[in-house]
This record gives sequence, C-alpha cells and structure tokens, in this order.
Amino acid sequence: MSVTAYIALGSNLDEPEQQLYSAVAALKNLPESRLLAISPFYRTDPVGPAGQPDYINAVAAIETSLTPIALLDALQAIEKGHGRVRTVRWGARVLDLDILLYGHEIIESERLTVPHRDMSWRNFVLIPLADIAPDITLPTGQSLKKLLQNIDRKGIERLSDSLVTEA
Ligand code: ROI
Repeated sequence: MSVTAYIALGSNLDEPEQQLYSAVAALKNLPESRLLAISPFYRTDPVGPAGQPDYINAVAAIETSLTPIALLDALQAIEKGHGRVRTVRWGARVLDLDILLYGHEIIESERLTVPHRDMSWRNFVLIPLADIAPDITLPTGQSLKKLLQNIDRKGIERLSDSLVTEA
C-alpha cells in the first residue's frame, strides 16, 4: 500500500540552495517511492538561536510504500550524506529533512512524531506546503487554510517557481 507523505527540507550552511537541489535529487532516488511535487524554494529568517544564517526551505510530496520508520531511516541517511552533524538543538544545519505528514496517520513513537510537532506554527513549513497541497487537512482535523490564517508572513521570501516533477 502506498501513501502520500510530505517532507520539509531546510538548510542554512554550505550553500543552502545547492544542498536543497541535491536533496531533491536524493528524494528522487528513494526506494519504493516517487517524487510527486516540490514547492518553490524560500529564503527564511532563522527560528531559534540568533546569529545563524538565513535558511532555504521547501516542501516535497512523495508517494511511498516505505513504512514511516524506513522512510525516516532513508531521510536520515540522506542528511548524513550531506554532512549533517547533530549538535545543538535548534542550531545551524547543512540539511534537515523532516517528515511532516505520512498519509493520514498519527504516529507517536520514540523516534518519530507525525504530524510533525512544530509544523502548525512554522511559516517556513506551512507556506511551501500550501503551494503543493493547498486543500489538505491534517489528521488532527486542522485544515491547512485555517493554520495559515494564524501565521506571520514576515521573514519569508519566495525564490523560485514551483517545480512539479513528471510522473
Ligand atoms: N528556521 C528556519 N527558518 N528554517 C528551518 O528549516 C529551521 N529549522 C530548524 C530551526 C533551527 C528550528 N530553525 C529553522 O530546525
């Protein structure tokens, strides 16, 4: 069985835009999966400790038959391949790939919380998500449109047009 999953991409180190392009290439090669869409890229103000560079953020949609944990493992392997080293919480990072949504599932395990616990208030997640899935409702019952009404639109700037991949 396959589901549609949404993945947040973020980087603020080592040429962040290139990091995201190369992450998209890696997502295209995920096993048992197909890349459906990738949002425009956005330059965003850092959330968290001050003094770190701006981020580049985007959201991807994939169709996958990987289990949530297999998908998490695959994404963490991509992060690792991009030199991601987990250091300070909320510190600068070369590449972050977060599972936002996995079908309509609610998952709370040691390694994984889906929907992503911070997604409903982060403009750098909700705005690109709305570019590729404007009409979705989270498994918690909240509609994306409603969540978008409550967020700040400052500190985020669109850099590119949407790239919808071929099937
Ligand atoms: N801030 C922005 N703008 N974008 C991110 O992807 C991002 N990721 C994070 C923290 C450090 C919370 N801040 C961020 O993990």
